[in-house]
Parts: sequence; structure tokens; C-alpha cells
Amino acid sequence: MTPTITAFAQSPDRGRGLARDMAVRWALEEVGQPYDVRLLSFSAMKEPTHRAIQPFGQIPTYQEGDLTLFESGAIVLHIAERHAGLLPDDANGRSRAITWMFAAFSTVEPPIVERSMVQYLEHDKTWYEERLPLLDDRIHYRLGDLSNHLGGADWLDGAFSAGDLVMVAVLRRLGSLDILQKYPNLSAYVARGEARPAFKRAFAAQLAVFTATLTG
Ligand SMILES: N[C@@H](CCC(=O)N[C@@H](CS)C(=O)NCC(=O)O)C(=O)O
Repeated sequence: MTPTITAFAQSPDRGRGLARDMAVRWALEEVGQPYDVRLLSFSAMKEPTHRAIQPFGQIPTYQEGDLTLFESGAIVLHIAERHAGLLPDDANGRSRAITWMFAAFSTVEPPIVERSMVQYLEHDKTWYEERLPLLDDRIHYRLGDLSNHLGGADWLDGAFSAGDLVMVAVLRRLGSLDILQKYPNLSAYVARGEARPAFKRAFAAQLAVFTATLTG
């Protein structure tokens, strides 16, 4: 059965692939699973019909038969568990890959998201200029450790896994900031993820949605 995911009809990231449907699309492309997309406006996301499947009124969601999921991490894990290609065959390796998914979401991502929220919501506050370097320090603290762990390896733990997919998606949130460039191995790691054919297909699909809003 072809799953259906939800995504922004008009993504605020203007097609940069930072909305959280991107990781889900990428995972589906990695495992070769075709999917349908239901595009939602901001107001439709807050309607009771959408909240019935996503209690927080957000994207992405994932529907497949009578299974409905939300939370991009849970969706990527579901895809990885049901298809070959995103988790190692051995049980310990699978657990380690899942550990990296959690590390991405709960250890590396929080300071990155906090910085972008402060930039977005507090840029006109008196404390803004003083606060940014403190947030940058917290990001550097995490990236330094991640960089040390990765060293000269291609991926975090052996072959590419769902852990790498999620970690690359998180690091991409640093966008055009020059923070990542200070860690050449992490920059190369993100570039390696972005060079994967599955990433490119997923990126192109979400970009096509944005492009259609310009021409339509
Ligand atoms: N933890 C959730 C976060 C979902 C999320 O933040 N979605 C954003 C798009 S990237 C959204 O729907 N924002 C609109 C809103 O919250 O009103 C996940 O990973 O799925």
C-alpha cells in the first residue's frame, strides 16, 4: 500500500528542504518506497481533522492503511524498520543506529533549533546581540564532540543508516550560517548525505512544491 505523507503547501523555508517532511521523503526514497503527498495550508494544519492525526497541528504525518503516525523521527524509524536499507542487519548495530537518531534529535538539534527561534522571534530584543554568541557556544560544544566522534569516517557507525539520515537533516538546519564550516569533516559529512541519489530525489520533490507556488 502506498503511504501518504503531509507537507506544507507553502513551506516557509522556500524550498530549502528544511521542513520536516524532507527527512521522511528522504527515508522513503532510500528504501525505494513510492509515496503520495497531501499538501496542507497553515490553517488546514490547525483544523480538527488534521489534529486528529497530528495533535499539535503540524506536518509531517504518515498514513498507510489503518496506521497513522506523526513525529518525523518516529516515521523515519517506522520506514527503516519495515524496509531494508536504513538499519544494519545485526541487532546491536540496529540499536546503535537508533541511538544516533535519538542523539540527533535530543542532543544535537536542541541548541540549533533554539538559535533559529531566537533569531526569528527575538531579533528586535535588547538582549539579542548578547544572546547569540552564547547560543553559538552551545552549538559548537555539540558539534565539536560530534566532529571528534566522526573523525575521518564517512558515517557515524559503519554503513549509512537512519542515524546518519536524521543527523544530516539536523545539521542542515544550520543552513547558511558559517558554523558548520568550522568542522571540515562535518561539512563533508553533510555534503556526502546530500550527494546521495535518494536525498536528491527527495529534495527535488519538495522543491517542486515550492516552485509550483511561484508559477501557479
Ligand atoms: N517534532 C516534530 C516537529 C514537527 C514540526 O515542527 N513541524 C513544523 C514544520 S517543519 C510545523 O508543522 N510547523 C507549523 C506549526 O507548528 O504550526 C516532528 O519532528 O515531526
